[in-house]
Amino acid sequence: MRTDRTFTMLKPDSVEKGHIGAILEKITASGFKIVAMKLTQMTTADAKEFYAVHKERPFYGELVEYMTRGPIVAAVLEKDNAVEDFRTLIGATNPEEAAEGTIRKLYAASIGENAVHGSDSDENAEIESQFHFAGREIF
Ligand code: YYY
Ligand code: MG
Repeated sequence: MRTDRTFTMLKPDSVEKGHIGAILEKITASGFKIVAMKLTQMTTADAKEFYAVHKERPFYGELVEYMTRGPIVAAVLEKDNAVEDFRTLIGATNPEEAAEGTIRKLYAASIGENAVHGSDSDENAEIESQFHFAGREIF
């Protein structure tokens, strides 16, 4: 299991608001190398599966609606200690609790529409990368 890669999505609100460039600039300026990337849109079945761990939570339906309403940018990122360092860069799930300068503090509107995803473990980074990309699309 490699510890130098993580998976991210710039969520539909980031794409709608024209924040793709600014967020990618912040990611690469923070030392992450993009090793896979595409603009794509999740189907309802995709979002339900991707977030299945949350299926009993009260926000699950809204989360699936939000994540499927428009295109996202999916990417695999490489850096030493990628998962933990990327979680630090994006900030807390709730932007009101996110540290100054984090991506969610800068770009997220609310806990429900929080601009960006970051994997929470090396194992999930691998699973989520394979969910969105074929092996030949990851460099
Ligand atoms: O990993 P992270 O995205 O920071 O949070 P999770 O606890 O995994 O929740 C996934 C996703 O669900 C979150 O990014 C927004 C949404 N959500 C919500 O709408 N309301 C909550 N109370 C918790 C999470
Ligand atoms: Mg999570």
